[in-house]
Amino acid sequence: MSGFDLVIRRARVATAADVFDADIGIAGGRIVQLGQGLPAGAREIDAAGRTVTPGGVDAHCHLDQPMAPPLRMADDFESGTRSAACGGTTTVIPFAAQEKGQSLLAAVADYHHRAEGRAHVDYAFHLIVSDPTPQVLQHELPDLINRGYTSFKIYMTYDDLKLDDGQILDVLAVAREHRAMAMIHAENADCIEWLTKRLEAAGRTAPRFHAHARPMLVEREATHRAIALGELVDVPILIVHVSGREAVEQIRWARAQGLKVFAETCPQYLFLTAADLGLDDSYHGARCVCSPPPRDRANQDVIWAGLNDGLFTVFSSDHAPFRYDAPEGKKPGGEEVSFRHIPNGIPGIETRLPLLYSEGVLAGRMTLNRFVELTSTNPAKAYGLHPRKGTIAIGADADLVVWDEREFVLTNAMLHHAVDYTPYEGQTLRAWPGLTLAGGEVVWDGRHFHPRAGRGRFLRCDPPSLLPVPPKGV
Ligand code: DUC
Ligand code: ZN
Ligand code: ZN
Repeated sequence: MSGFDLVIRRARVATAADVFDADIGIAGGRIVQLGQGLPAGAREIDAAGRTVTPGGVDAHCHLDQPMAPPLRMADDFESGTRSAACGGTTTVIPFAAQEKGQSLLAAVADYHHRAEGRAHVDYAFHLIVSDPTPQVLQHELPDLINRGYTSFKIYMTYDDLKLDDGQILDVLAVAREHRAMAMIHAENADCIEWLTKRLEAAGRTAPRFHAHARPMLVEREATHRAIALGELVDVPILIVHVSGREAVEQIRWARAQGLKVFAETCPQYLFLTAADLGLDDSYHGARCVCSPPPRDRANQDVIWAGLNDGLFTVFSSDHAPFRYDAPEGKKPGGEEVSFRHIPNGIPGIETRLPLLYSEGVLAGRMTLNRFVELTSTNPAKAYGLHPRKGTIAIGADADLVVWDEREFVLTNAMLHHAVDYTPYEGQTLRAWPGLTLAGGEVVWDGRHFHPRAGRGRFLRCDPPSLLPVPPKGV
């Protein structure tokens, strides 16, 4: 006996660096051998020359995050990770969010409770720091970082989450001292509030005005300020969900100064525009209300360029699941409300990889290696999960996607989230995962989901390998 639990034969293996033909030998949930003509395994799957990539790492998604009533996220750890797996994602990193007045430790304990025994794929947690009290800064945050929660998000907008500049500096100082990755949501809260009030006074409250209240300069200013705050503290930062040219220009400028500024973008900035929020005052556009808002075609091109030239490190979904036709979702309390009250966010945990594989790799806009790097390898490195996650290598977890390349029209009925729409309804795709393996187990076979809630384990993250290593003896 070879000792393999499973051999994937004749794979066209793609990593961030290489594409090569190999059989993949799997035992105990890990990749234990790569080579040609491997001995037989207890089970065999013939990939027949199809492309095999590492399972996706979705490093920015929101699952079962506590919300102020009546709002509630549609996806919890069960449905969210089911949807992730069926779209080829085998690791998710959602957010344990601190409410103002709450201890960060309590927020983490509550979030573990929500996840425990429910996940179909592995998961880690980012933290959201919304109340950086001395207790949080001196004790809770350092303690959590040391226990494997090595990244956290800082908001510059949203009343219930935002920090002022002094608070951001305090939190960044903790990131520097304890080697955590600081993710920043960069939009200027006061500008948004000022614009929102003026729009409301003029009766402009339809969903499409959400984009008018958050023009690119609001993102540009906050991005620049975040960069300056990171520079002052001398710590790398990662700007999340970058939407277009003006923020991109700030990040390019920062890099030219030699500053360590990483950036993330998301499918909505490649495949949606502000027109998807509505061309008239109908409410349908509430489906695509997210922040920052999608921009226009010229900005989509800027995002494509940044994905290809290294400006972006990570491509995430920012899955924020709210049902459209629901009082706990996009119609709070059952009403068609002013854009100010529409919950921000769109679903996308399942469509992230197929959209980029189809429109990037198969449409000739992106190399296969870069696709793997952006969707799996880099997020694993950025958040301390590499090389266990994010690559196809001996010793890595056997988290794999075998791609089916065929054209079809996407409908929400094909998806496995608990949301009643997809923003990408009717889009022609050229590929979908024909098989997803998580820890060597089939979770999705191209037609059927294979549930085993509790299969997914909690992952403690190492210090991110993209962060500088302190000199020896310090
Ligand atoms: N924007 C966020 O900042 N988070 C969730 C979803 C969104 O649109
Ligand atoms: Zn955000
Ligand atoms: Zn988000």
